[in-house]
Amino acid sequence: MSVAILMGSDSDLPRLEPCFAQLRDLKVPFEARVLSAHRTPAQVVDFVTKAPTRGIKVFICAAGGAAHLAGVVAAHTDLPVLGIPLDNPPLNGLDSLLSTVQMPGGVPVAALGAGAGGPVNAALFACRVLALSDKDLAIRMARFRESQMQKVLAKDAALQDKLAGPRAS
Ligand code: RP5
Repeated sequence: MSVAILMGSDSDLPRLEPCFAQLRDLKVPFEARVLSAHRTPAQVVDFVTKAPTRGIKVFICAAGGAAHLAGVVAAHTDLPVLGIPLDNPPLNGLDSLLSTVQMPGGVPVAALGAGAGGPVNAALFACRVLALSDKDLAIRMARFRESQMQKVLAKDAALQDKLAGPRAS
């Protein structure tokens, strides 16, 4: 079982590194490709239609501007499709957010947030889908959530110490 990550351009790659890192951290295999709904439409369809034979269970599609990649992928598969709207200038992601989220009824795309949280949350959402049928992954995800909580609690404890100031001995 694995995840396919598609990006519309190699200029998108730096913003997807946190997505790759999150999947690696949870030991989830993935493929990543530069494929564009506009510039390589035939190759997108070929990739999407053959992906299930390689064990792909979820697609993550990232694009900026007129972000049609996730929608085109969703039009050619019954697998879950997660769309990451990238915050490119000059409209800083409002264009890609609306392109991703405003799909016509019958062709579902789950839209993530524009900005730094989107790529990480796409990875975590894909893991949650896979964890429905992978108990070991579900355990790793529960550990991830616990560790995230402990990190925040440690930061809160540090803040409380700082606010309390130096203690009299
Ligand atoms: C989109 O157009 C890509 O996802 C990218 O975010 C944007 C610009 O692509 P480049 O002109 O940098 O290749 O399809």
